[in-house]
Amino acid sequence: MNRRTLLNVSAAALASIAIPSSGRIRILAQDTAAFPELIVTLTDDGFSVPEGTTSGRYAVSVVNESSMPSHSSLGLLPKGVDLAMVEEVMASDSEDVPQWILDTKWVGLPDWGFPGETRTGIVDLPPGTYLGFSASESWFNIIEIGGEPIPGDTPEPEATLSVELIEMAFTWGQDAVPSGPQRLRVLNAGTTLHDIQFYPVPDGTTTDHAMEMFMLDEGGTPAPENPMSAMSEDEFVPAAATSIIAPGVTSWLDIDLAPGTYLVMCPLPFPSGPPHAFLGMMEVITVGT
Ligand SMILES: [Cu+2]
Repeated sequence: MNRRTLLNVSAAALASIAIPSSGRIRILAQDTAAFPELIVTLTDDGFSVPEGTTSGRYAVSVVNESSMPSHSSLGLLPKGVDLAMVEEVMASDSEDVPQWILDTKWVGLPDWGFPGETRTGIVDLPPGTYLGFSASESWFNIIEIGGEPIPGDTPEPEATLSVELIEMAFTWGQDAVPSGPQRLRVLNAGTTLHDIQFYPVPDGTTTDHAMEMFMLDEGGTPAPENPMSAMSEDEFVPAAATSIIAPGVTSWLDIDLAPGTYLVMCPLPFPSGPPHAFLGMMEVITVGT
């Protein structure tokens, strides 16, 4: 594994790998009754929602019917951004991030389901024009959602855990993350785009070990005492993750982590720079029984 793994966020090489058992996420039934259910289907062409879907706070199931692990985001485009502007950016090789991407209200969908898997959570979908795109594939698509703004007095889902994303750290609402089914409330309390990803890593791993792996030259060899040196690139896959979350947005992610050691990080580079993980948005946690 090398630095490229992080920069590509592990995407391309994952088509045919074994799925780590800790990566299995069940559909959780807890406390979803209060919110309408919405199936978001992911195919090799993009996201789709049922015709006529209107705005609301939804118990979403992101069903991966594509041939690849999901690594994709959905966000409400700022007014005035049209398909031509999106196409221009998507066709460009430029690494400059246009302001409208930073201004898009990314909703923080549950992410990283494998083909055939479903990931669940609760997300707000205000009315407007949405962009879906894959960080690892070439597709993007537009979804229109009608309806009225989400009322401010819409009840909050019950959550068993919480975390806030800021520049450049995770602020946890509790001392520890237990194993098993949990609902994690994730608020982007920062000023730029973030996400949160939980990677199972060998016991004994530290953030220094992770940095050593990420900074290796292509083909470089990590120190043998680095626990992550025993991992293959294919094993470096989140067991739970949100997609991009915009500042001020909350989403609720259903997680079901096995006991063990996890590298928690945000790999996003926005507004433009190194991955946030390199700037401090990376830590190791122990998930207990
Ligand atoms: Cu971040």
